[in-house]
Amino acid sequence: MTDHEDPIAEVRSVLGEFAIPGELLEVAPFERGHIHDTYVSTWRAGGAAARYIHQRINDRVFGDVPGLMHNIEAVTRHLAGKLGAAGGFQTLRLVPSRCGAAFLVAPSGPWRTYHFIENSASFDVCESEEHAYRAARAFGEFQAHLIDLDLDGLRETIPHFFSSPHRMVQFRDALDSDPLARADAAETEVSFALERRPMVSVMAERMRAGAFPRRTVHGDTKLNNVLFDRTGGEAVCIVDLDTCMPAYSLYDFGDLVRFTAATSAEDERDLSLVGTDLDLYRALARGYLDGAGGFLTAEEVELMPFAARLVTFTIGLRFLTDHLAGDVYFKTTREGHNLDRARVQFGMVAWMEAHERELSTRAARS
Ligand code: ADP
Ligand code: GN1
Ligand code: MG
Repeated sequence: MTDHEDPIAEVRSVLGEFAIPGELLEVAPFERGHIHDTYVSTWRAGGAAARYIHQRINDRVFGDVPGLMHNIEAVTRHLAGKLGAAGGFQTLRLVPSRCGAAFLVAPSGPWRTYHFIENSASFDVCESEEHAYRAARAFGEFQAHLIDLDLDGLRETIPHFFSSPHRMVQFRDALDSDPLARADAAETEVSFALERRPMVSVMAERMRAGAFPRRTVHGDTKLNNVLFDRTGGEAVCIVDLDTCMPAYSLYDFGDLVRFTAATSAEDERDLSLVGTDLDLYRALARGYLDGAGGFLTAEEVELMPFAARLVTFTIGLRFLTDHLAGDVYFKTTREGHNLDRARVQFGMVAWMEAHERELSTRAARS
């Protein structure tokens, strides 16, 4: 068996290239996410055990790996400079390669390593309003810590990543070319998407009109990108910094609602389960405002429910686009996986449209 066929042997061969002291005891896959391959390793050094997270960076998705790692270094350095005064919250810390670089390129692809945040846990499903509140406040505070990071120092590693109008263009292109002739069978979802064309430009227009500026966002505020302390339950670290780039701040709030307040899994096939939990929505709004409220403009606060709908729609559009394009972007584990994901997102959008008043009232009162 070659290293390529045995992923663990492949990871082992890469680990020695990072500046990790001690003796390697164990490596295991850490299955999560749609983009990278993640592993965890355990080492013994000086009588104590230490763990590390290793990721093979998906360079099909991130064509500019040096730019990506430049952004992560800029963000983690900035956070490290702030967090001394900010209590128990900590930043991700990269482990450099033996040559002192932030990542290395092995035959199997580009790799990076982080110190493992011990005594922490991440969750795929939200357990309570308190849980939602803590996650949202952590992402709000994360944005607040980065408010004075120079935007020009960050690179746009995936062009127009946060642009909903751009996602609509990509969708139209996939629909026009329809390489696997999947469009007819997805007619309901395609029509749903096309009918909502007018909403995609709203955030860009409000930003152009000066209602709020671009700021640094996290860009992937899934609940499992917050690590919670196993003892006290507080949020202790925000991970997955790949999409930290300039955008509209409410993208992060929208993505929080899309994932954490969802009443179903992201790829649920039983569409009767799809919706948004209003109590979790309210807890997220409260937490986000407690973390980020200090810098949001009044118009941004008003746009929070709309951002939830827009981001949910836009991610649905990306799943549908990938389904039409032949599942070339998001990892899939079954036939029609991206179409199932798109259906869930669009089901949530329809739910939010039908409950617009409750969402607005609850956000405003929080
Ligand atoms: P993906 O982009 O594939 O979602 P992440 O960077 O989010 O990859 O990592 C996957 C999971 O690994 C996270 O949800 C988190 O549970 C865990 N994780 C990531 N970094 C660390 C870390 N430094 N310490 C502990 N757990 C981590
Ligand atoms: C991807 O890192 P991961 O797998 O959680 C995607 C996000 C989407 C998300 C949808 C770089 O995130 O933009 O919101 O899937 N990341 C990238 O679940 O495209
Ligand atoms: Mg993640």
